[in-house]
Amino acid sequence: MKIGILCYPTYGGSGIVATELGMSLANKGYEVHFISSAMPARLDIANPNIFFHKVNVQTYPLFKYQPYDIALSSMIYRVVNLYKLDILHAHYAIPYAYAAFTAKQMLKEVNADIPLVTTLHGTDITLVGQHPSYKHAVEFSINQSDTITSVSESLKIDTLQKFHIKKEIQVITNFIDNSEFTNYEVCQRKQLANADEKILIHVSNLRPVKRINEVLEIFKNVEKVIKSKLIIIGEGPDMEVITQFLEENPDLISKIILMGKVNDLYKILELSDVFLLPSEQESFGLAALEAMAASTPVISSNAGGIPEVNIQGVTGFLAEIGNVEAMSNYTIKLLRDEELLAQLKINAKEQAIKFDIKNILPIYEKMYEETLEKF
Ligand code: GMT
Repeated sequence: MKIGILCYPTYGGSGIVATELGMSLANKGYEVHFISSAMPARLDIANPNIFFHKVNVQTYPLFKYQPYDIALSSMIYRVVNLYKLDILHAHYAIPYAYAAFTAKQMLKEVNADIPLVTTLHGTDITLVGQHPSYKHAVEFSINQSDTITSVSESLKIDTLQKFHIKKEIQVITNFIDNSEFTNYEVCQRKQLANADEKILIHVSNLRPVKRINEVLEIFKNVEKVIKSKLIIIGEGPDMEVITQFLEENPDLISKIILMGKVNDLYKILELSDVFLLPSEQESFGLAALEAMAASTPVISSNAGGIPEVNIQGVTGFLAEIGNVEAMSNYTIKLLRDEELLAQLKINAKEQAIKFDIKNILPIYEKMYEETLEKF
């Protein structure tokens, strides 16, 4: 089967899921064509079954906004025609489902129409997709998809509540490749923290939905009673929030390590004691699953799909969105109790194994087969 994957190239969750899925499919012998504005962050192009097609946006001084979606549709059309793809898989509805629908209309003209799978990831439904500028086009293109999948039960419910969807939505949860999260030599902890210090960590695109201010407040509360360091990985607009916090709390400057984008994310996660995710919205929380794959328990809010991944008292602790006090107390309780921490580390890894790519990939393969059969 030849599969076209349309995705964001960035470190964001939807791009990572699309890339990891495509690479696993390629390893199983499928021919996988990535279509994106740049090389996806984690894509290993060395596999001969993987192709990358960069969307080229022709700039012209007349345009205030360059017409990316037209360039994307044209690229989809050309790649499907050239390589005779069997199926298209759009990750994140905006603009991928919409551009794929347009490409399909062009392909119909040359009798080369192919089925479209759209995977909904979160903010395409709950945030960006709700804006009146996009909402109708998003609803339309989701309904035009041959198969719709969502990354959690919670996102499926949100989608059905927020849009008028005329088709079944199949939940296929996100996944993790546990083999990438094991066998690291944990040797650098002493470079990050003293032996008597605990390590808290947060990884995200530092956007307002992640509530970075609460990550910092939780750390401030914890640090008062437990010697600790906070590692923040990622880049985004709320770096400003962090800078302001440091200006107001100069005594914490040496205790907060800002790493920006990191390639060896797993190594750092493995060195950490607890992962903080107080998000306001989270369709799934891939970052939490990545932490668990590195045996790191999670203290989180109960937003969206997080409770489907982080299990109260088993893989970590959850509190109501915005309840900084509860999340701080849970973190202190966990870090004070070595036995509890050790048990939750084991449980976290077991949970990650349940979400292993080996268990989820066959569900995607079956979904592709069924989509092709009904097309
Ligand atoms: O976070 C976003 O703004 C968008 C998106 C992304 O591309 O990173 O994240 C969403 O998709 C991830 C992968 O399916 C999920 O793990 C995240 O929970 C989800 N983010 C939100 O719902 C805020």
